[in-house]
Amino acid sequence: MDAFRFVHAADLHIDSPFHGLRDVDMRVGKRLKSATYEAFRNLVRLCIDEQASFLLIAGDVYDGEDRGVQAQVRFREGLAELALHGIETFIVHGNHDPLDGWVSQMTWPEGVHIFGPQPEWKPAHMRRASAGVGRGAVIAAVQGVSYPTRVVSENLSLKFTPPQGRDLFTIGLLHCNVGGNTEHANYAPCTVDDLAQTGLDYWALGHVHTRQTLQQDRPAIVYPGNTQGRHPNESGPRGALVVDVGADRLPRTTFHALDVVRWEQADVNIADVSTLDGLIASVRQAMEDLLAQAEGRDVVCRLRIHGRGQMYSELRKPGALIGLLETVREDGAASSPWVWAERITDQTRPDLDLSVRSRSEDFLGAVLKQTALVAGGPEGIASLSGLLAEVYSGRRGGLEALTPEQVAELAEESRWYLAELLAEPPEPEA
Ligand SMILES: [Mn+2]
Repeated sequence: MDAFRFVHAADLHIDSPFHGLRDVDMRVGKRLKSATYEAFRNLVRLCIDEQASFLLIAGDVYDGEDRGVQAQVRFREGLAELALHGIETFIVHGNHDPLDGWVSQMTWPEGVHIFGPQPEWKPAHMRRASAGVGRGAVIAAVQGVSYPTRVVSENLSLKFTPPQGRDLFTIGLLHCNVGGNTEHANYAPCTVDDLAQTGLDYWALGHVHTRQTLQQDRPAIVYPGNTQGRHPNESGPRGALVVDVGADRLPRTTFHALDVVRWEQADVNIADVSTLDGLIASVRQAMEDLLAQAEGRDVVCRLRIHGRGQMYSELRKPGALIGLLETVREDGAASSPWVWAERITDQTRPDLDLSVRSRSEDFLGAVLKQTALVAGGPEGIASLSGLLAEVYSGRRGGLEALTPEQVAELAEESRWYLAELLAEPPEPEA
């Protein structure tokens, strides 16, 4: 078998609107709007630069069922460029872009293969060395299936047929949830065993947005992850896999980052911070560190301030947290590349050791001992839940009912609050 190379991508979500981002700086918003398009441009460039013979896209090309006009046109442009370089593309559609969504009548470039609602086999060819010399030899066979509609609850992998006759490298192209991943809708559910017993060489999967190899070979079962992160939980590098198949028939995957805006999260500890300036500097430093790791990309970050220290009470002054957010946002958004703080959460505690303090024979010690009895066990939490039921019942305009975990969190928060209120200020220096 001749050695060859292909690229495996999935979940491009072109024209993703980045829901849930508020107060976005104009420059940041513009960049986010174009990010999924640019990541796709990077994917096209990767295929050309790496001289891949073909590109596989395992579903969710578009973000919306009603595929935007611009998204479709730019997608076709990219595929046309690949066709010019003799690179074929194999596409299946997933739950975000099923076949029954609004689809323009498009003429696709030569060498673009879009799979229908029943699995079928299509041959893949060696890349042509130069345009206009006809197709290269058949090097692989690709079997794929598209979602006819958004919700597919049947196990599509069972409809795939075993490899036929010729000793070609075989690939299954499928948008599915392997092993009931709870972070994603359970569409086209299947198991590693289902995929393994088909006798194919490589399962090119899509749907789960985090890159993962479920099985190394015979067959390889791989999610490349999405090409561009779209929210804080899709942090870190995003891109596609370059897959080399050698004479030994074993695929070797290499990840290439294609994202243009990176999502990150970072923690800032207040233990050694004693002034507001110091806190701002620490937050800025955390943001700059994220920027440095992103290798020239723009960064959207979510920051968590935590730890015990003097800044606890500073952060509780009205408007302090939002003021901090606005300050570091303005600075970060002005740099190039930029780093934009999407949110800052405050999980700091006062500069007190509750277990030490609860042993003292004073009023605060007594309060801490008593409240520990309530906050420290399931019975205490249950009794607190009962007391709070009137407010947190969801009935008569009340607030949404709380889980025992949330009640425990509130109880712990209250102990720290009491401790801060009742702790004696340090003795003034003589
Ligand atoms: Mn997706």
